[in-house]
Amino acid sequence: MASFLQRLKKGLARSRQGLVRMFPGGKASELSEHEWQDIEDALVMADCGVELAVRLVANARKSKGSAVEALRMSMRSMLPDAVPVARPAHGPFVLLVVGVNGTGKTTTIGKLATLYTRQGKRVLVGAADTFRAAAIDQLAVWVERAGADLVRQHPGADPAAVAYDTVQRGLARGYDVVIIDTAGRVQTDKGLMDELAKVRRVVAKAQEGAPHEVWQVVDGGTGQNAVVQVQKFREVAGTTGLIVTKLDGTAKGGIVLQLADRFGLPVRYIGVGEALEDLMPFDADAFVESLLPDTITAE
Ligand SMILES: Nc1nc2c(ncn2[C@@H]2O[C@H](COP(=O)(O)OP(=O)(O)OP(=O)(O)O)[C@@H](O)[C@H]2O)c(=O)[nH]1
Ligand SMILES: [Mg+2]
Repeated sequence: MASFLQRLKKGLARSRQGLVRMFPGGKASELSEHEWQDIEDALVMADCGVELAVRLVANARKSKGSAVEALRMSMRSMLPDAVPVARPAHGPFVLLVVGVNGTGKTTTIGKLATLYTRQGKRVLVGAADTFRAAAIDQLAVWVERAGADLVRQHPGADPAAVAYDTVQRGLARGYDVVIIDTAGRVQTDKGLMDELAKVRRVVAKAQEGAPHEVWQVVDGGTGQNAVVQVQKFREVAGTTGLIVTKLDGTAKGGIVLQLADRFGLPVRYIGVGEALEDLMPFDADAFVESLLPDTITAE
């Protein structure tokens, strides 16, 4: 069985390749002006964003010694330290999951529900994406596989009503965890963003202190648009954490650094594939290590 770090490196392989290439042969040596410029360009290509790429390199260049190590420390310093997930004083932990269409919300909820039930927790999931019958069925399959329970209504039902019912039932029946799936929506769609704000409001009415966390699922391959997505969802839904998926399919893993740096939001999980174990808990040290050449053993 591959170690956590091995699996992470494999999942981030495409992003890693772009950066590893910048350190040919002697990774511990001093770099020239031109080489640092190339590294800055590689960071921009990896979707760190221009402003952050410049800052990362300027920071790294202040340290003496190995360039890889200097860049690793510079990247690590942009990621917030781990903060514990919010816990309720009473009743279930209520998690609202939001994001743009197709980013991986429903599959991620399926995986999270599985992780929680495996920890012995009783999990209730609400199908507040009521637009398509297929969306409800997709969630139902995941929830059954996870050994969790589902609250669903007919397609076209009011998403806020489903969310309210789910939280109330979770509280009344003593569940440990309640997770609400929501429909994907583009952040510029005022009507759907208002609807999301309403879902959040009714969840807060159904249980004091809820939602304890609001996690936005972002597609890691989205590019710079991810920044406005997170900005707008945070404004409307009060995002408290991020899950960045599909990092296996992209060389743009630097987006994780850019989002964490810009918004100071904890990254809770990253998705590096479609299987259950491909939803990996985010570890800042391991993430940064996985993006850069290995200084200990030759590659
Ligand atoms: N390669 C890869 N695929 C992923 C990852 N996470 C999710 N997917 C795939 O992305 C696709 C969309 O996932 P969904 O969970 O349906 O996305 P969603 O956000 O619920 O979509 P809507 O409800 O339509 O907004 C599915 O085929 C998932 O298997 C990942 O980390 N890597
Ligand atoms: Mg979905």
